[in-house]
Amino acid sequence: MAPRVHQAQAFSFYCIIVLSMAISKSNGLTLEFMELLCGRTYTFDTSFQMDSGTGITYKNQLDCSLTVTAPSGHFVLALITRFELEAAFSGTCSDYLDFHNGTDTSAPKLNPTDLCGWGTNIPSNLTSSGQSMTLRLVTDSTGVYHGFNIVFTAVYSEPCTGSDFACANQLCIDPSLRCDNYDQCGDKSDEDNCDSYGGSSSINVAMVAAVAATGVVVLALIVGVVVYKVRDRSRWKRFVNTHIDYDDEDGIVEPPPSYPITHKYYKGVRGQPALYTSPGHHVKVTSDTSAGSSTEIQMTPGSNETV
Ligand SMILES: *[C@@H]1O[C@H](CO)[C@@H](O)[C@H](O)[C@H]1NC(C)=O
Ligand SMILES: *[C@@H]1O[C@H](CO)[C@@H](O)[C@H](O)[C@H]1NC(C)=O
Ligand SMILES: [Ca+2]
Repeated sequence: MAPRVHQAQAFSFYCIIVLSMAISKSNGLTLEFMELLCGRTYTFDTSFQMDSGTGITYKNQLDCSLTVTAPSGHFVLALITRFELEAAFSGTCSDYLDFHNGTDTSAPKLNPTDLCGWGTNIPSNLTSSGQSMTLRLVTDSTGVYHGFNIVFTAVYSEPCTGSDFACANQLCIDPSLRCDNYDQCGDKSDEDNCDSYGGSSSINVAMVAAVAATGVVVLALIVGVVVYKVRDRSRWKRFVNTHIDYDDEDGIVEPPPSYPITHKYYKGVRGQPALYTSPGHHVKVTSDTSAGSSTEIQMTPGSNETV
């Protein structure tokens, strides 16, 4: 009995964990801030997003470099989702961002001219040739704007291996990036055919089925435990209420039967059992410690007679 109840509890607990994991998974992409990562190499596995800074605007007088490195066999796709730096003045940027094709700022630039201002002169994406790309953000002493947000993704070209997702544009990305509400392919194909809960349609059907099956199993366990308990109790009641004819017509007083009992028949505090007794009967409990832990109950008609 007790093990079954514990199993049901453990199972429910497990279900809650799985559910909360499924929910937290849709909580979005890791967000970093370039201002806080200056001079660093940031390695990542699948994808992350980065804002220029933690404030509403970026800071003045920055010269901040950051190398972003994908796992080997991948290259870095940087998708610019928001961009606003101080506009160029007579053809020269005063605040600007550059992307370099390698592990430091000495690598050739991926953008032919410094990026500043906003609008159509800003490319939607930049791609490194190798595992790493290095960003450099330079700002002067006046004029701060909202800055940028960039989604970085580790990608490689088809054919895709394992369960990696094949984008419509022949790039491969980690399957966890599908339907996470962020475009990581660059053509939004990883966000196609997703439901409003942020799951791909097929994954969500499987999840609903799993949750439903889990519910049925938990319910069946609970019903099973309750039925078992009720049946047990009624069996015990029937047993103690049955009239026992010790002195039947043959005149021979037969010894009262002995019945095995366990602690589950006790009502009341453990160690101080209060037994259910049928009216007119005394109950004597004997513990046979020499033969292990077996406990016996013997019932006698109302008298002082003991066995
Ligand atoms: C980046 O560097 C690689 C060599 O490491 C080169 O083949 C590739 O053309 C470069 N890409 C750009 C856009 O400069
Ligand atoms: C990157 O931008 C270019 C030019 O807008 C576009 O042709 C290309 O499809 C884009 N690539 C990705 C992976 O988004
Ligand atoms: Ca995505």
